[in-house]
Amino acid sequence: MRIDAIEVREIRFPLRERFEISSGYSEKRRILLVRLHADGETGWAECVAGEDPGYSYETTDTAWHILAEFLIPALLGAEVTEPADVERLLAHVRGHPMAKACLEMASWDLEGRKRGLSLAEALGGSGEPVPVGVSVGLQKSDDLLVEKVGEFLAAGYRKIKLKIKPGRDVEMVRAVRGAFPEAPLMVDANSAYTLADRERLAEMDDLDLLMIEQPLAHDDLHRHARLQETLQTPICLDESIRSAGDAELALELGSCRIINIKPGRVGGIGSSRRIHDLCRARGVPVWCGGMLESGVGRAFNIALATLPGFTIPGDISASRRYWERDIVDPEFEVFDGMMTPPAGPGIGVTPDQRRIDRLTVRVERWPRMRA
Ligand code: NPG
Repeated sequence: MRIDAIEVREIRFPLRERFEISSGYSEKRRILLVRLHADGETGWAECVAGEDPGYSYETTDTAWHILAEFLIPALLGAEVTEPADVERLLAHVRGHPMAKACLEMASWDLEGRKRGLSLAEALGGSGEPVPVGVSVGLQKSDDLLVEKVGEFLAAGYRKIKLKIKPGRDVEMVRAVRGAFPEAPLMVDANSAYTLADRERLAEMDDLDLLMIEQPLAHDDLHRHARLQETLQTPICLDESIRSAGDAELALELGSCRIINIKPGRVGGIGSSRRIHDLCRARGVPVWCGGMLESGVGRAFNIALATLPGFTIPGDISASRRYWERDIVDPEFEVFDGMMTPPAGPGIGVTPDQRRIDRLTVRVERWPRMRA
């Protein structure tokens, strides 16, 4: 198929509640939605880059720039027979996996729709409901956090991730563990610690945590390996893993025992599957992370999480956890901690065009119209 038109738009999408992590907070997402057109069919995807460069160097604005100036010109008019062709066409651009991922992912939606296959089927996943978890941002007090965790456990979520940072860690997590002795808990530091904090981090070993996610710097596999040697609790890497190559190196070095795969962070679905396959061959569990995606991005995450190596519940929560009203129909729901991947072709949910238009603040289409 020939990619004959591409659209990028930015929507401003307010979260139902502020989401705070160690490096900052998010209240209103600035999400890029892309649409690829080929042979009369459309494929949708979303870019997970954030408003600021606290999680990654990529932001909504750098992604727009890289898409408009470099990636879209390389893809527009190209003949594409499978999503791997899209990866190849974009490979000359160094880095920027979030900007690249949205084009690659849109090509999976396009292909699924053309072939009449759901994303889960196209990926070789099961299509069965999968257990999911929820990520809880930093709260004003431990009491508030305990209350929130209680609500999510009551809603059936199968894993609870607590955000931590220096000054809001061991005592806070101990309060939650005290209130819920059996709960499947993990913590995520988003790189807020250094190796000098190793004794503090080792105090977490008594709290029966599934894992400690990304304690150290995003670009420091070596010190993660040194930290892992001193901890009983498995380290999970997120920000450090942007490709299958990174994953391989991290496992060789012993930097982690679990990997968080976010398709939007690692360059797309093909790269996610390569990381999954590598980890599965080595018996390393993976799970699907989240980037506060709209329903468009969520559809990819839930389909990916049906692959057999995803043995730990992902950060894939119901639409209602994030938005007053999602931009897809139907919205994503969680029953008894399980989410069902959509069965329809491609992402299997319908973007609500009227609602998307109302949230849009800028849109550009290629080929560009001449003045
Ligand atoms: O449920 O989508 C979700 C949010 C999961 O905690 C979550 N994401 O570091 O993994 C993370 C964190 C994050 C969110 C990071 C937004 C950056 C931006």
